[in-house]
Amino acid sequence: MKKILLKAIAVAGIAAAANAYAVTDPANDFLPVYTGSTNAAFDVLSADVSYNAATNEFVFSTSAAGDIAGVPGAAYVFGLDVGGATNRPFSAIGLPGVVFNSTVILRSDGTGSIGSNAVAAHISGKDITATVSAALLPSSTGLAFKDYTWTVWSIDSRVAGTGRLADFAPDVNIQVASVPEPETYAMLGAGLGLLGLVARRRSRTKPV
Ligand SMILES: [Ca+2]
Ligand SMILES: [Ca+2]
Repeated sequence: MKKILLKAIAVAGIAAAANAYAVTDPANDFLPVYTGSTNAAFDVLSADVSYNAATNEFVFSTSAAGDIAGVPGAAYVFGLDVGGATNRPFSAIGLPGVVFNSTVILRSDGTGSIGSNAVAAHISGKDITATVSAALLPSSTGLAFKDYTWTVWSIDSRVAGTGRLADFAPDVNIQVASVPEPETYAMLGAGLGLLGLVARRRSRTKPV
């Protein structure tokens, strides 16, 4: 019985891990305006932005179709709407839902930036992530960090103008994910409760 429960909890854990990325994006969907490299590192397959209230940090993640490290020109721009006036510069290329007033840029050389602040990008195979203090992304309107919205797009930074825009994920802003999510706590609580029940039953049925 305990074994089955442990298995169920493990499966639930795996399911939660599989949902680590809020966004999945099609393969081979470079924008028609894109004139940069077609290396698979420019093709975004999944992306996520989460906010952890316990640590007051954001985690930015993108996964591409190919290895990222050292790919010339490859960079990933997270556009965030942190409240207040926004830019919608991509309406002309059919992406009016991309709205932002702050950006976080992660590059294939492991560097990154938020405005004039440098941040470290961690690259592992096809994944690039950065964990940054929320203090680097203040809101001018008092919008809560968890209510920020975002999209990410890959660029070939060697190309000027809209020709550098490779792939958006998603095409319309979505809200930052809060971690750990309330469901995770609920699942963990239920699992621990069941284990406790089994332990109590076992101790009752044990021969004295
Ligand atoms: Ca893609
Ligand atoms: Ca896309």
